[in-house]
Amino acid sequence: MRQSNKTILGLMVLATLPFAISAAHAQDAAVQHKVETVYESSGGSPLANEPMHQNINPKAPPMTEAEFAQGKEIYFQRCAGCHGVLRKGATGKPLTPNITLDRGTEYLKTFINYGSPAGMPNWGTSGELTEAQVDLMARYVQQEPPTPPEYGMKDMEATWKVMVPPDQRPTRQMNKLNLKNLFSVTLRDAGKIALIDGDTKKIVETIKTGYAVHISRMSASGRYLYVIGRDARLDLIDLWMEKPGIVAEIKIGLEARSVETSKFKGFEDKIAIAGTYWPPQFVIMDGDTLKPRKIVSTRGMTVDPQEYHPEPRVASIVASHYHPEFLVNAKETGKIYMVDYTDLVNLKMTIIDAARFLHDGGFESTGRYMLVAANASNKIAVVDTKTDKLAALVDVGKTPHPGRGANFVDPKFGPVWATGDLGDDSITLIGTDPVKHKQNAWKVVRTLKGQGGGSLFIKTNPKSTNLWVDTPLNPDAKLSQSIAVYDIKHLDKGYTVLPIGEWSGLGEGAKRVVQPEYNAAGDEVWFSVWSAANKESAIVVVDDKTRKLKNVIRDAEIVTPTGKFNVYNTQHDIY
Ligand code: DHE
Repeated sequence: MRQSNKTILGLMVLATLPFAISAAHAQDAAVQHKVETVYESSGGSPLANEPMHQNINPKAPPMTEAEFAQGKEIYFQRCAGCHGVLRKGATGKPLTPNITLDRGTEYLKTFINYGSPAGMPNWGTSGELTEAQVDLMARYVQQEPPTPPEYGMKDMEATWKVMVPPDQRPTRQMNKLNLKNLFSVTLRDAGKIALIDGDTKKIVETIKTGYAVHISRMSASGRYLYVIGRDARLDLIDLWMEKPGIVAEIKIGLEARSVETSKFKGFEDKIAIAGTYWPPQFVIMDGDTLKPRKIVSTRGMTVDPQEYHPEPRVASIVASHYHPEFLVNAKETGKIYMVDYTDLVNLKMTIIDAARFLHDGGFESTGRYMLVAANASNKIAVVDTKTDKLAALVDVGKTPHPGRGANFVDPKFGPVWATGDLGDDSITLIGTDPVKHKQNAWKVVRTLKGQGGGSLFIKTNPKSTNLWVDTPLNPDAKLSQSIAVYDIKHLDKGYTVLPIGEWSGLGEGAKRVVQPEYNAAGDEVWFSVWSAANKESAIVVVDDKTRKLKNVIRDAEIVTPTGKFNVYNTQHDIY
């Protein structure tokens, strides 16, 4: 019940977004900025219902216990994503009492009501919060921020379960599935994933996982699937079992987004890692049981200015192919931890200063260089995983959001990695070949004009000449419900728009077209058509060559599909 309330609140924010903001102002920078900030708090934080330590501040305006509880609930649903759990500031401004008490209730009410051009949403005038709630939040942010509990080894061990021990698992694949072409599809608000057979387009299994599942990742062998929920529940699914299912589970913290598994030769399937937003830390586990082994905090100094940050959330994590290492991106400090997993007692880490706030990213086509978005700095950080050094910081468009990015060969500039932006309509192509195209390496070689801002994911495939760019968070429904596709051989010719939302045949709903994902053969692209939990959603499959509609996957089980992860492509970092 608690979860469904949270889900509904989170959805209200997102579902009303495209319609709350007038399309006429779609290109307005302030509106675009608000899109970004609402995105940061799109799903709400599961911390809202955690018991927290609280001090009374005698100088703050009075609040009843019930009002405080409501303020806390609203804060963690709507505000914590930008202002931080401890209100020390992240993409949003700090809101600690030394600042808010000075401003006073009336000032804060106006601010919350009308928002600001710097990106604060107009919570009152948009109708998201009532007048009473605006008043309550103005008083709430003058109180001492409540602190959620820490979460250590004892807590993890208490939640750790191995349903099927490794020695009772099959030694070969026991089902007849074409595992390479299986898709793990996030059913965000159902707290499940669906395993969908890429050949028949039929649901093989739906599996109950954590609340608001965020991503799926594959082990190096392609056997184990790791699924992490926003509530930090991590599930390990064995795809070799007659009926693929959960073989181990653990809750690694109170809020999370990322998981990865060892890919270095000799360590395939051996080690797993998952990062948390709260507490700010990551944990290294045994790959086949999820037994927690080592917890490392990310609290520390920011890259610039060098100041202490109490909650550097762990964003994306990737596994190096060059060393037995994970690359862990700490958002608020802008640091990249290259964690050697061979000796957890004498732990070795190379800590790279990149830029703030690190979010999502992936490898270029050779798997040597990792590129990650430092979204608040409008930069892409490039790390050489062979030398464990920062290779470059590249200036790109406003608030880059690549997902894992897209790799292809630009006919003029050679191999590139591309990102779209949340904050503007540009798509940036960065040269990635320091050997044969040295003059272009880690430089912006081309900027394409896209449909608009609000882009989250970009995708191509080595077998394709199409580049797909989504715009699910654009305030204009025409853009959020369609996809732009470029011909890689003729990038200067601009894009073609495919009305994926319309092709889904769905009725009313937000129908945001999100996260293109290829099948194993690289000849089909899958798109989520994402509507609210109480509306029908679908997956639309497009033939890559003809760009024509191939299938629409509709089923009562397909509730809020967001991410789709093809086993083969995820296993081999193909994107
Ligand atoms: Fe995501 C990846 C965090 C909102 C769908 N998202 C990621 C990653 C991070 C992250 C750190 C990279 C993980 C990795 O590679 O190890 N996402 C966050 C947020 O903090 C944010 C902004 C707000 C929140 O409260 O969660 C957020 N994300 C969203 C959404 O609103 C999306 C569209 C729907 C949803 O599920 O909530 C969404 N995020 C995704 C998807 C990926 C992802 C599908 C994986 C993309 C891929 O191709 O790898």
